Amino acid sequence: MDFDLTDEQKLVRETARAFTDNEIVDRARDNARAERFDVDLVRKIADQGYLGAIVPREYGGAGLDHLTYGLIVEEIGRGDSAMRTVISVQTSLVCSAILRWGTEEQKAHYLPRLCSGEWLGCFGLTEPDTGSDAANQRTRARRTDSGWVINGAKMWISMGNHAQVALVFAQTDPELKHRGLACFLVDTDQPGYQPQEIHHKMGLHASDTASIGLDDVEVTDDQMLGEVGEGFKVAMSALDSGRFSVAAGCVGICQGCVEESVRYATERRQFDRPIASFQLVQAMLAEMKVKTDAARMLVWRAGFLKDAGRPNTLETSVAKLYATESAVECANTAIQVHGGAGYVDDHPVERWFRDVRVTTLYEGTSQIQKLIIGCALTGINALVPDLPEPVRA
Ligand code: COS
Repeated sequence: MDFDLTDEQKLVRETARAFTDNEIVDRARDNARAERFDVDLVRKIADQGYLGAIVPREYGGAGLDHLTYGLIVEEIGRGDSAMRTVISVQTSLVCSAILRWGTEEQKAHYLPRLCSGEWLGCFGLTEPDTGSDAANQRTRARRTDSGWVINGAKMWISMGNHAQVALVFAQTDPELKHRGLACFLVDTDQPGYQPQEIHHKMGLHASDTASIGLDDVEVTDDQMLGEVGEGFKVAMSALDSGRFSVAAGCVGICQGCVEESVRYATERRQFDRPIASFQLVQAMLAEMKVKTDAARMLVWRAGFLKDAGRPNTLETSVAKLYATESAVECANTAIQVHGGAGYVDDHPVERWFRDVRVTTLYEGTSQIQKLIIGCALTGINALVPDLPEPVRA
C-alpha cells in the first residue's frame, strides 16, 4: 500500500492551498457577513479549472482523477464551505451526471460551459416534502405531443438562483415508484422556472440556496438526461460523487480546525504559559488530529476506488458519514480551544461551526449513510416495508 501522493498530486494540492490562502480565506468572512454569493470568486475558481476537475479534457475539464479532485476540494473546504459547495454541486452533482448519463450532444453542449464557469448548474432532487425518501418525488412530468411538461417544487437547492441549467428530477408515472423517475436538463430562463432565495440559514451565508417553483415548464425529449425510469439512478450515481466531495471538504474543515487551534493555543497565554502546554488542551488537539487523519484516509480510499472503476457506494458513505460527523466535532472542539474568542467571527472556527452543521444533513443525512452501510453489511434494506422471504423465515 502506497500512501504517497504523486508529484502531480502534490503540485495540485500545493497550488490549491496557495489559491485558497491568497484568494478565498480573506473574503470568506466578509462574504458570510454580507450574505454575498461571490460570483467574482466563483469565476476565479473556474479559471483554476476547479469546476470541472474530473471532467475529461475533451469536454473542457481538467481531466484529473478523483483522488486529486478530493485534494482540491479539501483545500477549498478549509477556506470556505460556501465556495466548496459550488465546486461540489457543479462538478459532482451536475457535471458527473451529465458525463455519465448524457448523450454526446448533451455532453458537448453543457460540459464545456459548466467547466469554464460560463454557466452554473444546480441539482433539483429535494422537495418540500421529499428529502431522504428521494424516490418519492411529487414533481410530475406529463407527456405531451412535443415533449414533457413539468410541475412541482424543489427545496434547498444550492445555486438555484444563479444557475443557467438545472437538473430536475420528476415522476412520470407514480405507479412505477423509483422506476418512473426521469431527470431533465432545464434551462433556468425557461418560462415556469421560478427560483426564490432562502434566507436566515444557520450557516453557508455566502452560498446561494433556493426554493424553486416549477410551473408548466415545457421541455423537449432531448432535454432528458438518461431514459425515462433512469432518473433515480442518475440521482444516486451523482450523489456517489457528491458525497465524496462533501466528505473531502469536511476533511478541509477538520484540518483547518487543527491548524487554527494549534496556532491559537501556542499564542494564547493563561496562568503565565501558553494554553498549548496544558494537557487538557493537548488532548483536544490530539482528538482533532486523529479524526482529521482518519477522515482523510477514508476519503482517499473512496477516491482510489472511484479511480479504479470499482464499486464504492459503501466506502463513499463510510467516508461521508465519518468525515462530516468528525468535522462537526472538530469545529465544536476548536471553539472550545479558542474559548470566548471562538464565539465571534474574528476566527474562522465560528464560521466553520455554523457552516459544517449542514454537511450531516445534505447529500444524505448521517442516518441515511448508516442505512446504506447497514444494508451493505446485512443485505437487508431497512427501508423496504416487507422483509425479503429468506430473512423473514
Ligand atoms: N448508484 C446507482 N444506482 C443505485 C445506487 C447508486 N449509488 N443506489 C441505489 N441504486 C439503485 C438500486 O440498484 C435500485 O435499482 P433497481 O431499480 O434496478 O432495483 C434502485 O436504485 C433503488 O435502490 P434502493 O432500493 O436501494 O432505494 P431505496 O429507496 O431503498 O433507498 C436511499 C435509497 C435511501 C439510499 C436513497 O433514497 C437516498 O440516498 N436518499 C437520500 C437522498 C439524498 O441524499 N438527498 C439529498 C439530496 S442532494 S442535497
